Amino acid sequence: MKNVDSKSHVRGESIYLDDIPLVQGTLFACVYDSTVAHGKLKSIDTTEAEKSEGVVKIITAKDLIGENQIGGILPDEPLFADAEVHFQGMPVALVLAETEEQARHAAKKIMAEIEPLEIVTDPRIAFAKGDLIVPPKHFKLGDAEEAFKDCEYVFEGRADVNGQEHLYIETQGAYSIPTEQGGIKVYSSTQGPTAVQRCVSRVTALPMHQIEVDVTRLGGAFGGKEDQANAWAALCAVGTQLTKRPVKYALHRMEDMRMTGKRNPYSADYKIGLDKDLKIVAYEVVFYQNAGASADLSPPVLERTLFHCTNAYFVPNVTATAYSCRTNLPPNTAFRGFGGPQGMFVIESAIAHAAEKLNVSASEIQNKNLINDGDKFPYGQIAESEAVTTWTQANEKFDFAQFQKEADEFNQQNKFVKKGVALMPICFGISFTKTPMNQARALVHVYTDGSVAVSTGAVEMGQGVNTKIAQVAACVFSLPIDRIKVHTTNTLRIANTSPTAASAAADLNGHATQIACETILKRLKDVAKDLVEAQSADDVTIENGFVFRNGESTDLDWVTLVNEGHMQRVNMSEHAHYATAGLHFDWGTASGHPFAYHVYGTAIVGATVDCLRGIYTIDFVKACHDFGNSMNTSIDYGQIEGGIVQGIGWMTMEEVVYDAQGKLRSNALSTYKIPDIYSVPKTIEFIPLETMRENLAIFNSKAVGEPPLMYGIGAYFAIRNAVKAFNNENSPAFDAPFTPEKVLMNLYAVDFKKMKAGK
Ligand code: LUZ
Ligand code: MOS
Repeated sequence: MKNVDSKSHVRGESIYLDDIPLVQGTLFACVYDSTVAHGKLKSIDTTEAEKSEGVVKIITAKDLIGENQIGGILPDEPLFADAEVHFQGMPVALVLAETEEQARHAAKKIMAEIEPLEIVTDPRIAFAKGDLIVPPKHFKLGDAEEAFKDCEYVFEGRADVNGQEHLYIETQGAYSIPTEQGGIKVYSSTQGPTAVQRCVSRVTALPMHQIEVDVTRLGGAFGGKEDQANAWAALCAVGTQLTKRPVKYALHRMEDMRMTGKRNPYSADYKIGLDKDLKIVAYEVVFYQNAGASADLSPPVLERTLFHCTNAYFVPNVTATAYSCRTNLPPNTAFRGFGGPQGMFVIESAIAHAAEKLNVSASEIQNKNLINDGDKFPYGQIAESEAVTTWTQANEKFDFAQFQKEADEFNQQNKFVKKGVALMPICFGISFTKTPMNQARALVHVYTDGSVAVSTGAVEMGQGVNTKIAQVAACVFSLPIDRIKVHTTNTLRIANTSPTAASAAADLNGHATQIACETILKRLKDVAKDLVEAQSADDVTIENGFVFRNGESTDLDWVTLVNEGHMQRVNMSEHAHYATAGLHFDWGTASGHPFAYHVYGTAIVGATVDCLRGIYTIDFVKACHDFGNSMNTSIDYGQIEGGIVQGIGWMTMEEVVYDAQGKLRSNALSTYKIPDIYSVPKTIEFIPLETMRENLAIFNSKAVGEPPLMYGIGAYFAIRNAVKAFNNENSPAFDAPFTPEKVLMNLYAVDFKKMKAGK
């Protein structure tokens, strides 16, 4: 089944925030943001800006009626800088003007006097100063310290992994409109309409029921709008509150890149211990997370790093520690994988380190340590594992040994072009790690013409959730898909939503939709029972718009049935609630059962490095992926392809650069390189895992959004293997992304050293 949005997307008819028809009297907003990363805010001078043409109002912290606070997890993030500025890009003032150009022009005339304070951008330095966002988090399984004593091999090292710009095609933005009796309606490009509602309520001091948030769809988000859409909505709403006029703000790309946080960079120290059979016996890891200037979502991101610190492996003795370190960068935030990929990169680095020293293939160590059914994760959950089955099926179909052999032969014949191959198993836990967030609601109406309207808490952002929700309703009612319409995500129709995140939106909201539809269907079957003279409602089925009695067709159709239901005053609307069963987690003991299930997979990644220039191509990604029972293969395959490319971008070319002053240097697409058609893998091929296992997912179809990103980690190690094939004396540091510059330096690192030594 096609994505329900495909036609309107192709015709340019789909509505995004910037396409909403303007209401008369709309004002346009522009932020004046700090040009200093850390300092005391002495004064703000807005006199020139106020005289600028078209300016209606300039707002700063002192004008707020509500609280100057937007921190969702911790109250450490002012909407407007007041006493201090904490990062370059922090909003200081908001200009409202009659046109967008006037607002932007006036913002340039604002001046702020800032007394500089020390700027910290490195998480290890922040840690040394004791500047942590939250107390450290720990996972402990077995006794690693004791186990290291008996290990045949022990290796220690460091791994660094950089951040990533979300680069959603649609930038952040919001549009707020005054409603009667002092209320505000906010259109927002957000993954979390309720988060926006709560945030607007806080800064305006209006109760939540006075605030309506509506979301049609987003042009991408990737986690960047789970929390960080709030600020723009809050700014617009404050503008509306203070002027009684509609206020719109759609960020320009450079504003967005400068002012918003990104994937959290990490620095980590690892220690891995193996026995003589290459079984990993002990693993110790310390993560230093670069949180940026405030908590944002960094604490739960940090937790997910711990949850995935052993990836798809079983390690009996694990000690993992994680520090969330405060720096003077824009607050970092959720990004596809939510800290999990960073944790996985570190254990993959540790395995590659061990393999290099022991002169074996990393795949040998990976293979011997895959987690099995009944093994315990470091957080106490018992695995129902597909790690071995995906590994085996990937290798049966694609034959890793053959690729390795071809690469070895190629490398023997070619001096300045080298190939590398790597395997990347993944294991990703599905559910919000904060158990209460695993709930959702759906509102379903059957109208008297037989058409069906569905609303849920899920936000469409190109991932196809609306299509999947429509499929659920179409399936339960046995109607063609064009009889179902999934409507905007709106806080008046669906309250207290969890953000569309954690790969779980189709699952949670799909389940709620299923329950609502089944409830209505049951009532209609009771109506049909009498109309077709069946003995019980259980004898009635509805298939393809017609009623069947004991499996035999009748001439009662869906529309007639619905009309009869209405005449009999049967309720044909339902609001249903779903909460994932069986989840619990206790940070006191750092154990429990946080995930409904895990998604597994194994990818084989091949790369070719040009050893004169340091540039490379990713030749192929071939994977066996665990979809469960895919509800929509074209959508799910799209998620896999996009995830792989995004993961490769993060690991190989996307380089977020802040200078020592905390200024973003990679602040545009000319200086921040993302994968284009030339840098995507030449082939991406995957097979769905064949398994009959039951899981908790909607229609047994496992979550698909985040997990495939982690296959991209394999590209890092494929390139590293190619670099080593050129120069086996060098051991490239584990420092992602592996940009062409770094590749080149590593290809010749040994020669550089000799040159320096005068040899
Ligand atoms: N967001 C969140 C997430 O709030 N909690 C999570 O566990 C999560 N996991 C993945 C992506 N977003
Ligand atoms: Mo996300 S990282 O699932 O918002």
